[in-house]
Amino acid sequence: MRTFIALELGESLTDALELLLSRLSRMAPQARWVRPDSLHLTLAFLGEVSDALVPGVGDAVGRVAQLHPPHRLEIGGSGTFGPIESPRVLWLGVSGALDALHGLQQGLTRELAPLGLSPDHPQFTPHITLARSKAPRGERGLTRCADALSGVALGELWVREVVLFASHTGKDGMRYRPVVSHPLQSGEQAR
Ligand code: 2AM
Repeated sequence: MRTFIALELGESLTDALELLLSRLSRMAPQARWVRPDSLHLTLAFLGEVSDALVPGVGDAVGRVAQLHPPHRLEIGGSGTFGPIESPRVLWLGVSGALDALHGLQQGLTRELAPLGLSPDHPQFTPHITLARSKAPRGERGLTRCADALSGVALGELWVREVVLFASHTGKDGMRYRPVVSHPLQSGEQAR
């Protein structure tokens, strides 16, 4: 099963993004845009995990979640991966309680290591991918989109739970299915 651990964006952010994406996508119609209800913030991409290991991964996510308190992020601004004039990926930025977010991400990395899983990215750059270039050489329109998004504040994201997702390729692009979600530390546990 192809898996990753991520945060969901919630209804109000998703609604705000739906409107924004419908406008932005006209500036780069050739790109592959993420469906609004599939947008997420990836904490760890695990890749292929055997079915037998999935419950253990879910439990590990739960143990880490319990140790980290809820925190508030702000979503806005933009960035790109790949050459600036022809990016491969357009993403939305994340600010706010980044220390708490990094702590959560590092906790997951530590807890997953004994299971033989190490996230496929040496450095964690929090972001929410909006669109990817279909062309290997990148997509010029994504630079225009990044410019249009700079300085745009979309609202807050309260991090209250962590989700283990499975992904598969559907007829109309990637589809993500929550396998299990775990709440972060509650007030009771914090005492
Ligand atoms: P992205 O947002 O940077 O594209 C599900 O596929 C999620 O896992 C995506 O959000 C994607 O991050 C991330 N992902 C997919 N393949 C990856 C890889 N090889 N390394 C790191 N992250 C990956």
